[in-house]
Amino acid sequence: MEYDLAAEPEETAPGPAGDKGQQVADLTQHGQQFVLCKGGRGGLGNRNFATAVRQAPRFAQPGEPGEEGEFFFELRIIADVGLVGWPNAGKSTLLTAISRARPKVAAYPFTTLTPQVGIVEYPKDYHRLTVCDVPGLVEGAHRNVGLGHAFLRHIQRCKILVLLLDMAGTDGRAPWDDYRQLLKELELYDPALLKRPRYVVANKMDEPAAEANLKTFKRKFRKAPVLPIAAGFGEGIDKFKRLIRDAVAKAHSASA
Ligand SMILES: Nc1nc2c(ncn2[C@@H]2O[C@H](COP(=O)(O)OP(=O)(O)OP(=O)(O)O)[C@@H](O)[C@H]2O)c(=O)[nH]1
Ligand SMILES: [Mg+2]
Repeated sequence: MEYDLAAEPEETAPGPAGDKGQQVADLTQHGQQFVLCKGGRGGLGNRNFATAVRQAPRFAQPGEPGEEGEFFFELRIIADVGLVGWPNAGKSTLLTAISRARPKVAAYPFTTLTPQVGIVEYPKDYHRLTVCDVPGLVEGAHRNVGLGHAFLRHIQRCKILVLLLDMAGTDGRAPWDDYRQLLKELELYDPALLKRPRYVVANKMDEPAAEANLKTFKRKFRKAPVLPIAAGFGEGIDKFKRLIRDAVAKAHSASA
């Protein structure tokens, strides 16, 4: 690798719990409950003190105040696959190609402003997977640059990550720089994200520059297998669907 993943971040990364304090509970199962603040002991109304000779007591026992606190609630989308990539890499185009989700697609960065979930269907055996398209990552996302945290927390629940690269470099950036930066942002946000199974997918392979870039990319990152696709033209989509299905199954059996 050409850069040091362990390098010190420029600023202290707030991390998954943010700078808001400690995580007190994590609800991941349907029906799971957690008592955040206990209510106070209840009081007794005056009828509890009524006797035959004192039928209307003028006193009662007040209740005690319950616990109080300030807490942040965070919603994290649960999906099997998290699609991460630089703005304009084609994440939403890919989600449109594999599912019936219709996120906005456009040739400007930050088209997607909120995470979108699509359901990928495998008609032969009715299998289904959920894929989450999150807004584009940029350098400094872990520090909340761009849309930063607004989405990084969502991919923490995904079983596998797909790093989608614009292999044609249409925005004038080199795909290998994008790749390094993505890994760096993930690591700076939460190092555990780098332990998640991840797959590299090269998009926009229909563009003239893509083939040569892919060769260079493979030379630079020999260990990262890459799936070439052209999401905008439906090319490589079946292979991609197979890839994520096998990868999620593998991640399942590894965690079982
Ligand atoms: N040539 C080519 N263009 C593509 C392909 N896939 C997507 N695009 C174009 O790339 C641009 C960005 O696509 P989006 O799907 O909106 O990209 P995104 O990654 O979701 O972008 P953000 O939501 O801004 O992060 C659009 O103009 C797409 O038409 C492809 O396979 N080939
Ligand atoms: Mg998008």
